[in-house]
Amino acid sequence: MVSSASARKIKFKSQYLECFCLIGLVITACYLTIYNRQGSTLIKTITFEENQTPRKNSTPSCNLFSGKWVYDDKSHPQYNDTQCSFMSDEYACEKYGRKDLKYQKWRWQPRDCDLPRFNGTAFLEKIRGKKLVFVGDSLNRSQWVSLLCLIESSIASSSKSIIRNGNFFYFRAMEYNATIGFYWSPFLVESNNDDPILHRERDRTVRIHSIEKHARQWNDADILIFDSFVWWTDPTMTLLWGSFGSSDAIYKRVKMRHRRYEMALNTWSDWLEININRTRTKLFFMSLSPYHYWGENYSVEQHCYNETEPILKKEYWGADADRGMMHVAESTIRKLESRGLKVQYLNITQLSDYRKDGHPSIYRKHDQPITEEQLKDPKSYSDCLHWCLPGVPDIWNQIIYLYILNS
Ligand SMILES: *[C@@H]1O[C@H](CO)[C@@H](O)[C@H](O)[C@H]1NC(C)=O
Ligand SMILES: *[C@@H]1O[C@H](CO)[C@@H](O)[C@H](O)[C@H]1NC(C)=O
Ligand SMILES: *[C@@H]1O[C@H](CO)[C@@H](O)[C@H](O)[C@H]1NC(C)=O
Ligand SMILES: *[C@@H]1O[C@H](CO)[C@@H](O)[C@H](O)[C@H]1NC(C)=O
Ligand SMILES: *[C@@H]1O[C@H](CO)[C@@H](O)[C@H](O)[C@H]1NC(C)=O
Ligand SMILES: *[C@@H]1O[C@H](CO)[C@@H](O)[C@H](O)[C@H]1NC(C)=O
Ligand SMILES: *[C@@H]1O[C@H](CO)[C@@H](O)[C@H](O)[C@H]1NC(C)=O
Ligand SMILES: CC(=O)N[C@H]1CO[C@H](CO)[C@@H](O)[C@@H]1O
Repeated sequence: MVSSASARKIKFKSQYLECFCLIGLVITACYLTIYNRQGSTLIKTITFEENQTPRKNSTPSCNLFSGKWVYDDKSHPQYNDTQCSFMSDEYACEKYGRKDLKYQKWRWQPRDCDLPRFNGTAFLEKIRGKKLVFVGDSLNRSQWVSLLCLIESSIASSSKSIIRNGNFFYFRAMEYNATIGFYWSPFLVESNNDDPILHRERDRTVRIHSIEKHARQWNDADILIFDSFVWWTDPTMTLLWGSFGSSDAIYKRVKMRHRRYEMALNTWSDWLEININRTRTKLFFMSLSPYHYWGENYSVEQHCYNETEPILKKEYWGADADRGMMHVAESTIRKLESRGLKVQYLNITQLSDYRKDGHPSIYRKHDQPITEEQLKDPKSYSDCLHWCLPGVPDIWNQIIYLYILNS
């Protein structure tokens, strides 16, 4: 199976990872297998081709998503908040006055192996001539910004401008003929909040069976990274069958948030199954990004305001990280896989959930002016949903980096 000296074959199931490294005089072959704890079948085969020095601490088993945060001010942050040309004011906590900077210096340490450091040059080499697109909501957007900051030092001569075409924002790394973009569609399917700048419609309405309008904009990408969660959490939403404004359209107010999420993900997965070029396009789906307005249950507040340390309690799981929603996404992806289309599920919920210190809270540009009354109660206007950069999304990208480098 592994004949070439530098080839590595990796098999990913999802939970638990085994690595056997056979080190000969000139041949290094490494097999990594991740098994799902429940024994289910999210299976991914990834072939290593690049020349890699054997990883320190490579051990027989490794699950990238299970581990702990380690304070490490030698290797982190991986870039500077104030020096990243792509930084957005929503995530620039240091610029907006955050004084405790420990949040930038935590490294994610998987239990059984090390996450390789992000190397922008190696990453860009790997995506040379390709198009990578994040598709989803503003969390996705922060991950895109994080990726641009991570590669910035490797693209010295490219112009640092972002180009916008409708819902598609992108950066072109000229030296590498590569495109790294972000496509705004918070529900993946069509909705009345699809304007990337103005999306404040209170009565959220989604065309639950329609994705074509968006999907044909990113269909030709080589790497697609999806996320969609937080916009679904409204207690009720309107589902639309038919088109906006059409006279025979049917509108229904619906509670059942798991069900409507499932319907949308089915639309999404049906579309992928039929339209994605399996030889060309690699697919990823980010598990939900948790927020910190509450702790382990609704009687324990773990509000992000004034938090300066991660949660160190093992296997912590906050009340806001909705497992039901995760199960819906996981089962959609499993079904798709059984129909022959692989989507790599990146199970970043728990690792992010430890980071109650990682949100902007009051240190960001706010969309609306803060009132006197709010100022007296900082919790009332704190953002405990998005993440400061440098910070947690860098780690999500380090994980994606590992997958892409090894593909
Ligand atoms: C994702 O991670 C959580 C906790 O870390 C775990 O309970 C769940 O089973 C994982 N899901 C998958 C599909 O591996
Ligand atoms: C950030 O900036 C400081 C001071 O300008 C510099 O010492 C440090 O090396 C920079 N860090 C990174 C990751 O570029
Ligand atoms: C980053 O990757 C490039 C290209 O693979 C390599 O030449 C360089 O040495 C790497 N840098 C580090 C610090 O590992
Ligand atoms: C750049 O990449 C595109 C595909 O994304 C390809 O069609 C084009 O030929 C490439 N151009 C150069 C100069 O390599
Ligand atoms: C799918 O992508 C591969 C690799 O880029 C290409 O050779 C092939 O023609 C594509 N297939 C279709 C149906 O577009
Ligand atoms: C909520 O969490 C606290 C702290 O972990 C615990 O003492 C309490 O029993 C929990 N309450 C419920 C209803 O689970
Ligand atoms: C925030 O933390 C500071 C320093 O620990 C403390 O003085 C202040 O009272 C805290 N504010 C709130 C609202 O908890
Ligand atoms: C382009 C884009 O996604 N913009 C949005 C990013 O997220 C913030 C916060 O949710 C929105 O206000 C932006 O409009």
